[in-house]
Amino acid sequence: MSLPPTHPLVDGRTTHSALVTAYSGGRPARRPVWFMRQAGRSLPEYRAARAGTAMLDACLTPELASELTLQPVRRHDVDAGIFFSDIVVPLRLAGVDVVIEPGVGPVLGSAVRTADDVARLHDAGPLTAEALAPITEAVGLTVAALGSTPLIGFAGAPFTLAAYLVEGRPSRDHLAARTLMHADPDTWAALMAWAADVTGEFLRAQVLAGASAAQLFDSWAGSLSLADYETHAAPWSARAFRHVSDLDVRTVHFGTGTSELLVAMRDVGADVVGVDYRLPLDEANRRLGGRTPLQGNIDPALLAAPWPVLEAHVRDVIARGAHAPGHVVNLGHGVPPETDPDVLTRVAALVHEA
Ligand code: 1CP
Repeated sequence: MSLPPTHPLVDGRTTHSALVTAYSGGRPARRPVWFMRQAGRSLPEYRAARAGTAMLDACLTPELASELTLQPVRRHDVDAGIFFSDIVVPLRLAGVDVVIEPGVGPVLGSAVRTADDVARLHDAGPLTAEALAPITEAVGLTVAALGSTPLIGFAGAPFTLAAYLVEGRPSRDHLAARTLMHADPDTWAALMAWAADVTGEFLRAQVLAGASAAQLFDSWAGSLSLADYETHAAPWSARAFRHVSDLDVRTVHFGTGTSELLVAMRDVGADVVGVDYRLPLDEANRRLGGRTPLQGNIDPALLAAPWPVLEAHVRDVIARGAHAPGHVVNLGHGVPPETDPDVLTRVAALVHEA
């Protein structure tokens, strides 16, 4: 299947945008930048718009999700919007009892641990177009408002979703998930296959509705050894990416603590690798054989440092990123909620003029 004729990558609105050019390994005239978690609590307009609405309800209200996506684009002059949603939204759409507790994160009504638990997930079947309608509608509204600025669609990788499903809530070391993959590999495989398809359908719906790039977040993959990643996570991340592999759209793969996993994460089907703040981009480029565009990797901690310190760091990230065949400047992880939004605006301007 190909993208519809009205898609921004097809009708030309975003085809030669700075973001898509850099993701394709080119050097656009304007160096592109956006910030992971650029929507959210650091913005007063976000806090005002979200007041009184639960997080997942906001994600499933198309006008609100669209507005929250657009806010940081208007404010910071960044080169992309990232769809306002969450990695657990497809779980909710599939009928899983999950809420996002303020200050905590995703919390499930009951953890998924046994073969019976996983079988019940499979009973719900694939996501229907009807279930995905709030996503399709929100993306459509957003893309119409963004014009020539690309929208990035995203989803959670199966391992990171499983880290929540098996534990039932956020955890530090994702022990329950890492135990299950070894203690009961068949149940693990069935769970990961389900998660890959649900998250892949969620990603595909965003791309078909107008997203110009697709990012898979495997935020917690860094808790795995390379061997466990390759055996127990990578095959299902590849399966998630296959849901968009027939569509001509660039794919990005990001995780934290993944310095040892970068090549494996590229090889599951990503065009671009997102690098966290722990590894300099020139070294990431070397590990990836100099043939993969990179995204990253300003240390979020430095957003709160004095401007000269932050400026020197941003310039260093830009210089090291120049080694890669394409570079989209970003943070090495999400915007901390206490961040002064004016600092983000200033970083975006610096990236554009440097
Ligand atoms: O602007 C944007 O980036 C868009 C919005 C976005 C994205 C890309 C949200 C909204 N969530 C995500 C992805 C996401 N969600 C990830 C991957 C990216 C990352 O590592 O940061 C993960 C791990 C989650 C799970 C999640 N959802 C957490 C982390 C919990 C943990 O284990 O530590 C949290 C706190 C949430 C809630 C959430 N998601 C998004 C927002 C704005 C919020 C805060 C909710 C609120 O303000 O009430």
